[in-house]
Amino acid sequence: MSEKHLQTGDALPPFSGKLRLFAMRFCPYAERSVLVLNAKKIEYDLVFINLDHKPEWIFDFNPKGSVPILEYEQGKAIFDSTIINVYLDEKYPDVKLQSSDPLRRAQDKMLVELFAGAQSAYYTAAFNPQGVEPKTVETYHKGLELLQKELQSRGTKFLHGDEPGFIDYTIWPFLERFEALKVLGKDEFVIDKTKYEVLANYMDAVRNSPAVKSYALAPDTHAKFTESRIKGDADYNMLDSSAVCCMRPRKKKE
Ligand SMILES: N[C@@H](CCC(=O)N[C@@H](CS)C(=O)NCC(=O)O)C(=O)O
Repeated sequence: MSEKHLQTGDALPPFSGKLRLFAMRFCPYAERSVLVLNAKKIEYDLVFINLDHKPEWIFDFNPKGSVPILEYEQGKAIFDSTIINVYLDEKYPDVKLQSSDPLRRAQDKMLVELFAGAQSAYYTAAFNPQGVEPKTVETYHKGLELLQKELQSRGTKFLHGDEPGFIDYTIWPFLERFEALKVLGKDEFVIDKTKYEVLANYMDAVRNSPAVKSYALAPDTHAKFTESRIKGDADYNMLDSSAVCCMRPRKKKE
């Protein structure tokens, strides 16, 4: 997988026949779909997009130009993380990630809905720190408390059950980024391990689950990208090893 983000003027790579996900390496919504594809062990190609200088062809797949986008057949695509993930779960049912109980599915949706406040608070704290008000911090912690309470009342290792599922892959990408707020010096947003013991243990379990482990990034990495974005020069390709020139000394002839 190349970590290089394609930009305006770059050609659309040829379609290999596998599913293809258009994403951005630091996008939490795109991560939701990556995790579902990984958990289902579906083979797919991943193409990263520079969202500040989008390739022209991205609008052929999604008129809004946002990621994630799933190209399910050559030239045919669906977009939006929830739409993509529900589609994947129904189309590839071998590993089922949503509960079979309609009530539990409704409860999971409500949890995502209620957690959205904490997500917006995170965006304010990370990208618009001057906009942080006491209410922002309060909303953020309400979201964390809600998750912790839900974990306690469900009494399972993951929100989904003994294994992570749809609901965990939907919420995790934000928890992963919340941890970058500590690195960015936003002390009111730190997830205190004493206050949030159950949540912290849950986060460790999700972080170490196979679908997540292979894609999650460290808080420092998220913080570095966030800082570049705040400066107005988002460093999309900061993880692209091909961008670093690697001159190896030639082997001496024996
Ligand atoms: N509701 C969408 C949100 C996707 C979204 O906001 N993606 C961002 C990147 S994290 C994006 O593509 N922004 C660029 C743009 O909207 O032009 C989803 O769940 O997929």
